[in-house]
Amino acid sequence: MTSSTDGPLFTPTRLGAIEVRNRIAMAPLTRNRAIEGRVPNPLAIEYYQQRASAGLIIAEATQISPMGQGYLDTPGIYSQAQIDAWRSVTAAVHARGGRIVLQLWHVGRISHTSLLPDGQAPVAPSALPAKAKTFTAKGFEDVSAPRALALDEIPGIIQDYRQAARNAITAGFDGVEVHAANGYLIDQFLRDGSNQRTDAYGGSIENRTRLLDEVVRAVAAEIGADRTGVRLSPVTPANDAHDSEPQPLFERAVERLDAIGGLAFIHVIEGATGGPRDNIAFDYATLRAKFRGPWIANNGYAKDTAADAIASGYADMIAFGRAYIANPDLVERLRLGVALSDLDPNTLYGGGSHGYTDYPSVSG
Ligand code: 8OZ
Repeated sequence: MTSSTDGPLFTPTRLGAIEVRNRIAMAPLTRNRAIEGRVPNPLAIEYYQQRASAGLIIAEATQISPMGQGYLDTPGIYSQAQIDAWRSVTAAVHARGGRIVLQLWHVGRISHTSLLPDGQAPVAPSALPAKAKTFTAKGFEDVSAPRALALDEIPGIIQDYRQAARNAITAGFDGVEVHAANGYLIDQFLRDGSNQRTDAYGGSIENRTRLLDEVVRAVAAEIGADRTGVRLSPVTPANDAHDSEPQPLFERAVERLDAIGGLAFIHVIEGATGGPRDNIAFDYATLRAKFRGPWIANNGYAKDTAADAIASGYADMIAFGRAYIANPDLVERLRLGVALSDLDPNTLYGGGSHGYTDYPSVSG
């Protein structure tokens, strides 16, 4: 064995109840290939199976309800047809010894009336339109103006997360990741740039972190804290996300997640999602120290920086997003030190097998 086959990235560990065989996670990636009924494309079986050597696959953001959708042809986990299709995906990954969790998604205000039932307006903490675009049947369009959720609608949203988590387990997933990042619904509640509520879900940091806490508690009560993870992105500008004081906000968010007890993991996007890591100064070490469970770090890591982050004890896994698109055998390539392939930007969103399941593995 040469030294390149060893190293901290290639050791097993455990995320709550989920045993993983290495420290490399596939980050959730939106690919817009769902078919009629917002059902995962049958090609997703091969796509995820090709990537099953990841220690953990975090499957693409998936709507918890029809109102949670914000882009064309993204999948859901609220209908029987969706559950059945996802079951084929999880079985294929498990047949290769992989582990896979589903990212639970409600987009909130990042949507368009053409994508929502009966052409409804998107829902959000406050009736503040985002300066953001989405992808509809007509191409890239400005998101639609949202309406503010009434206080008595919030229990129904929490129930949708709970049911979606149950559905994910029924579909064979090893757990779920609650998507609280990138300017979508939960993140909109967290930040004062999008939350101007005057009730128990707005105003103070305590109130703005309430929906996150209640959703994650509900999901953990339904499927077990040890199968429940959460994704955060403290300083991303994605989808018009902004807050006047991200450091205390996200420290309190993580403290509250820690207090739930025994969560499988927290997964943090450092810097701008898919962009610079240093767009806004942020103390990730202090954030990490507030959580006593497994930590997944993401954004712009390379083999050496990933290995350092594991070896230092800062992170338990490193998630790779863009690298996983064109490198289905990313684990083997990192292990062997093989050069990584570049992705084709024209086949990221929508389409069929080209740019999806036809990127080759070097290891056969
Ligand atoms: C790219 C395109 C559409 C959605 C995210 C779910 O940023 C997404 C997403 C990414 O979290």
